[in-house]
Amino acid sequence: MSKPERVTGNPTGFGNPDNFMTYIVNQGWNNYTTAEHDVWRSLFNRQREIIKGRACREFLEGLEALNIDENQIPNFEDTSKLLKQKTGWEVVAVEGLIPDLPFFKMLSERKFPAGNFIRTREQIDYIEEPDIFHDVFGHVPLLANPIFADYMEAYGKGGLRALEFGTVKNLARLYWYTVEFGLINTAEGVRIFGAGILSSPGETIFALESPSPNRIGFDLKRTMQTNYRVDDYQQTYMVIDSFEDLFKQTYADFAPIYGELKNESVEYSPEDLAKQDQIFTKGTQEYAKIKNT
Ligand code: HBI
Ligand code: FE
Repeated sequence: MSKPERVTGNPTGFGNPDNFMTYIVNQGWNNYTTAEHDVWRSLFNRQREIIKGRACREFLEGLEALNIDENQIPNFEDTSKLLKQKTGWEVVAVEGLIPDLPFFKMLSERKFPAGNFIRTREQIDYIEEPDIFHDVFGHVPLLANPIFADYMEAYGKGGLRALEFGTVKNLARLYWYTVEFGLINTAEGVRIFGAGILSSPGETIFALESPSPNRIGFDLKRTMQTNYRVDDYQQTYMVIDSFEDLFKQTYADFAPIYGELKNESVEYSPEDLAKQDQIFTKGTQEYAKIKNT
């Protein structure tokens, strides 16, 4: 049997950058095949075990509270109903990566764009584009947390201003090192909150337990000065104190910081340590060194 075409029902034409709504498509939930639901179940069950004792409490609470189904691909309508009651966020379907402007606009209106497709069994350990497992399992649980929910909206609004300032590169680093690959210091020890880590079994273990990467205290300006790698495990992870502190550090107007970044023009490589860094782990970088030889 061939895979049915996804019904996207997009009346206004895909991808008009002036109207972010045109990037939103129907999830097409009825079109998922048994094989696709099976991939979801495999990913979910494997990851649920690995994140025990590694994901932060707020993430685990969100996963529970949103009733995210282990057996089949979640229907965004059901997830959004619960999420809206908690924090006013909803999950909307997109076909993949979308441009920065509509992405930021959606976040600023508490709409989280999630890919409506799932990786194949061959791609189970690695996929480049954010699929439904990365987006829903990785990102959505924390949107049920009121403080993180505010942070994500503020990030979207900050993104719209960054487009005007020409500083999207700096702001994208903030997203990368927090929303995607962030760690958090808790009374029980360092835990994970980044979606890029929590949707990857290999990186969930690497990020907390490998001696290879640096782990340093989160600092807004330092983060905005730090390049990142998209093709492999991170060489440095930033550790926040709490979601309250992250929100406080990022709620301010970034205009003065953008000015400083421009004047100083300091850039760090992904593996660099700086004098002022609060070091949790000074990484050996052995993993990256072996990979690069
Ligand atoms: N689109 N669907 C989707 N998901 C993302 O995470 C995403 C995007 N477009 C742009 C983008 N992320 C980033 O480049 C911004 O954070 C800067
Ligand atoms: Fe992501």
